[in-house]
Amino acid sequence: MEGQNERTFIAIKPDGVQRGIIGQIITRFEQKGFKLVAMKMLQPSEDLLIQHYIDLKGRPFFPALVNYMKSGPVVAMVWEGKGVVKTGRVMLGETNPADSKPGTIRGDFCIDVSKNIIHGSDSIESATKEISLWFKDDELTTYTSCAVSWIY
Ligand code: DAT
Ligand code: MG
Repeated sequence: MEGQNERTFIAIKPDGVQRGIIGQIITRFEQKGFKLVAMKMLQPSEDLLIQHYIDLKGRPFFPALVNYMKSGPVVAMVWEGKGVVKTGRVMLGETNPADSKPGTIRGDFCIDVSKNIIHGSDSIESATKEISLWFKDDELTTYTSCAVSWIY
């Protein structure tokens, strides 16, 4: 989906939950003007994580990545808005927090690539795949934000 209905999958990883920064992360997406259309807290299974990170299966850090991601609850979300996939990635910062500028989520809240607190889809195609992997259709809401005419 593109235009104002474009959607991305964002997840606050177990370290983001444990460190008590769920609210601050959600605030950044809200204050930008993006619309939250789905959210749930869950401790993901190994199967789900292997599917989610299937493109990285051959990488040396893959087993550690899966263990970290299943080590506690995560907050899975779908955010909607014009350019949300690309802008969401800009808001996250680089994969390695050391390369992430201040003002980005990873630049402001974390240090190490293996504990980088948040996931965001890297393309519209991945977003579609990830949203259907993490959410059932009836978990995705459809509503008009009262702010929409002041944002667009
Ligand atoms: P991103 O999460 O920015 O999309 P990615 O898809 O390349 O990055 O990798 C997924 C996650 O895997 C990343 O958030 C953290 C971990 N990871 C990536 N490269 C790593 C590395 N060199 N060492 C340890 N963990 C790494
Ligand atoms: Mg990625």
